[in-house]
Amino acid sequence: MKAPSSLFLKGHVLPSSIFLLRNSKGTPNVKMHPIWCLCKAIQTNSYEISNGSYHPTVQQTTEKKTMEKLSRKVESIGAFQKLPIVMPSIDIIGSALRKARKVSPTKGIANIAKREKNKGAKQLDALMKEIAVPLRTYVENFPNKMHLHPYERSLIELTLGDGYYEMVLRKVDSLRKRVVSVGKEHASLCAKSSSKREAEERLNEGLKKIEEIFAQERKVVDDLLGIAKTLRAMPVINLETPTLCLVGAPNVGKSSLVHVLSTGKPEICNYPFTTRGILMGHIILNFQKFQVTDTPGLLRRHDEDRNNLEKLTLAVLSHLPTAVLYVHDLSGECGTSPSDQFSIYKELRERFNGHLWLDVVSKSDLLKTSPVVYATDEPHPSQLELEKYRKSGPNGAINVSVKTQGGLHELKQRVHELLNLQMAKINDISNNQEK
Ligand SMILES: Nc1nc2c(ncn2[C@@H]2O[C@H](COP(=O)(O)OP(=O)(O)OP(=O)(O)O)[C@@H](O)[C@H]2O)c(=O)[nH]1
Ligand SMILES: [Mg+2]
Repeated sequence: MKAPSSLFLKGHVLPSSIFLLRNSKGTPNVKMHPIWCLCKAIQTNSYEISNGSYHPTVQQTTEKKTMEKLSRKVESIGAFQKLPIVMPSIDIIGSALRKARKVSPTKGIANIAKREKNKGAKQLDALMKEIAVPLRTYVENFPNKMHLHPYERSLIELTLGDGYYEMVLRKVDSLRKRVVSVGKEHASLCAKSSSKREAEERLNEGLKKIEEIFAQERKVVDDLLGIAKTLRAMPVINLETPTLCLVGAPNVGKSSLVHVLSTGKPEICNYPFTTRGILMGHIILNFQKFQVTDTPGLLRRHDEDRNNLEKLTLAVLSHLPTAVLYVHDLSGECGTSPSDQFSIYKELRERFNGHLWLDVVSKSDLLKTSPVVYATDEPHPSQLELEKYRKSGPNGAINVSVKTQGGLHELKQRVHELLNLQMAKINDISNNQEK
């Protein structure tokens, strides 16, 4: 199971609509800012102490819980924006201790010892609840991964590491249970004290014990806070807005094209895997707004050998209804030979044949000046097809150059046409769903 320390956001330059696995120098960049908890619908059991023992006053029946679980439907995209705000663990304990210490004994108890043990039990109860309630809120309100849209489920698995999300939530819940059990035990002991002094001692012991238990495990709460920040920063995609997805081998010029086509401002560098996550931008054409996603490059290899960056690209193509702008670099600049690019292309074209598609040959400024010979190219069964691909890319591909601006006007027109077709496709699907 992979720890997610390397998976946080790069904190500068890039807009919030980008999420990254690691910055381009390979170093994680983590900044934690305290965030206050805004718990809207806190659900918890409450307890009363009488005769030195604990009595729950509100019981959530198993039946009610099952009904709640059943009524949770499969989420549409956007669940990450609804995640509860997690308080840093240091703030949870600080605020819980402050509030607990302010709790006074029930009015009207004249006997000093009774008053002291009543106060002690109430303070311990308050400390336990002030910790347990936010933890319960997190556990209940972070969505079950299985109820998420498959795209968001893939994002969780690929950015956080498989199983990490569930593991952190499980640990937060077990911390809550430990705090509740120790809190109840000590409040009960305190309520049974036989003198004022004993009640004071038991209160102090109880407070210390709860604090200790929380301190041992509190890192999981901060891990959850990190998860929430990472997920919330992921690009929001609207499934009803036509989306263009740029795909191709690494370093072929995808991000450069996103830059000229849209509001997206991706990083552009002359090395593979510069783009380390999904970036969202927008194109406004004839007063219509469209979405554009930049994706990490794909290499020629089997799925089981792909890295998580490549898997993100496949997740977009598998789970989102995007039109594809496939970028081919036949100049020899990108580092993936045309024959390898051809293999990747053919495989993807076949695999995602339901997508609207447009091919573009990039870096056309280099094509005139540097005909490329690849000593490493393997002989290909259909040499003719490959030779044709090497010369001009797939049938109907547009030649463009970001450097000379050549072909960009035609590209923009063709992209507009493609996105209008995508819009018609989306409308068809939603009309059919309404019938
Ligand atoms: N000469 C020339 N260079 C280009 C052109 N388009 C992009 N480049 C260069 O190609 C390199 C890679 O460009 P990117 O846009 O980062 O390529 P990418 O496909 O997004 O790369 P990854 O994110 O690593 O997959 C950069 O050095 C660009 O400046 C072009 O039209 N002509
Ligand atoms: Mg890129």
